[in-house]
Amino acid sequence: MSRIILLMDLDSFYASAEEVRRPEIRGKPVVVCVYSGRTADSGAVSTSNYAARALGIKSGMPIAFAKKIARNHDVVFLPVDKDYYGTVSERVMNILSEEADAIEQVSVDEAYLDVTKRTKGSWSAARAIAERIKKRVAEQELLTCSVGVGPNKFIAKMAAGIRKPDGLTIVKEEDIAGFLEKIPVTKLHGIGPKTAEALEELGITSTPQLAVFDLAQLKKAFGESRAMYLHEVSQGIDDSLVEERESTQLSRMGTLPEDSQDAEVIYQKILDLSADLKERIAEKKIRFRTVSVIVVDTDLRTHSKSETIPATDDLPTALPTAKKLLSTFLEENPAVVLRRVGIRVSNFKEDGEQKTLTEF
Ligand code: TTP
Ligand code: MG
Repeated sequence: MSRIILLMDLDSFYASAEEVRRPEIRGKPVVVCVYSGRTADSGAVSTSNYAARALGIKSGMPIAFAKKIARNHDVVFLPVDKDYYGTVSERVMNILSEEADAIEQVSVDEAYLDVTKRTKGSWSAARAIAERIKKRVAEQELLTCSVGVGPNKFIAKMAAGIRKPDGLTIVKEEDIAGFLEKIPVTKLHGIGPKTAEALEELGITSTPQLAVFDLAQLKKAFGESRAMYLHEVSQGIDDSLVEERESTQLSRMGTLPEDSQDAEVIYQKILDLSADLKERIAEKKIRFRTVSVIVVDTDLRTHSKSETIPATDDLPTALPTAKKLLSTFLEENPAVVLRRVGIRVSNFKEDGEQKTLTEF
C-alpha cells in the first residue's frame, strides 16, 4: 500500500493569531515585527497577513521599509508575542495528533501527518481528514490553514504551498509528473537561492530538466547526498518517514492584571495558569522532574528559575516549589517589576507504556 501524507501549514500564522485576539484589527493589513530596540523602527518583519502582503509587505523586510510602504494605508504594526503563538500552536497540534497515525511537527505552524493506516490508503478518506482538520482549526481557533496531501512528505509540502491561503491540494502518485512539471526548480522545497544558481549554471531551470539530468554530473557539482536529494525530489521521490518528535517541555504564560512586585498577586496568576497546564499534563500523561517559574519584567526581559523535584504527574504537588522560586526571584531582584509570568514543566520521565508524548 502506498503511503498518504498530509502537510498542514497555518496561513500567515503570527498575523492571523493577532487578528483572532484583537477583533478591532480584523480585515486590516497586519504586520508582526521583531523590534531590535536600537531605534523605534529598527528590526525586521516577522510575518504579515495577506492584506499586508498585497501591499508588498513581506517576512524579513526591514520594519522601516514596511512602514514606508504602509504610509498611505491603515496598516497595523505589532510586536511578536511568541508565548501566545506557542499556546495557539500547541492547541492546533493537538487537533492534528488526533487526526494522524503519526505526526511530525516541523515548525510552530507546520506539521506532517501520516494517515496511511487510518485511511487504509484511500485518497477520498484522506481528503475527508484534510477537510475535517481545516474545519476544526477554523472553528476552534478561527484560523485558516493550507493542507497538501501526497504519497510522501516532499509532495505533501509542495502541494500545501501551491494554493494559499485556505488551500487543499491533493497530488496522487499518478499526478506527480504533471504537478512537478509546472514548478520551476527555484520553488522546490529544499532548494535555496545558492543551489538554484548552481543549477542554472548547469542549464537547469525546470523540474523535468533536473529529473533527467545526468546523476554523475550532478554528484560532481553538489556531492553525493545533495545530488541524490535533487535527483529524487525532482522526480517526486521521497522515502523519509514522518517521525514523531518528542516535546521536551510544557508551559503556560500570561499577563498580570497590572504590572506588579507583589508575590501574592503574581502567585495567583501562576495558580490560574496552572489549571490549564494541569489538564495538558493529564492529557499527555506526562511525568516531569523540573518545574520553572518564568517572568517577564516591564523592560520585556525574561528571567526564569528552576528546580528539580522527584518525578510527578501531579502539578499541584509542584506548586509550593513554584511559589518558593517566585519568592526567591522577587527577593533577589527587589527593583524588578513584573508584567508577565508563567509556569513550565520539563525534564520528562518516560514510563514504560508511554514512549513519546504524542503517542496516545
Ligand atoms: P510561515 O509558515 O513560513 O509563514 P506564515 O504562516 O506567516 O505565512 P504563510 O501563509 O505563507 O504560511 O512561518 C510561520 C511563522 O513563522 C510566521 O507566521 C512568522 C514566523 N516567521 C518569522 O518569524 N520569520 C520569517 O522569516 C518567516 C518566514 C516566518
Ligand atoms: Mg504558515
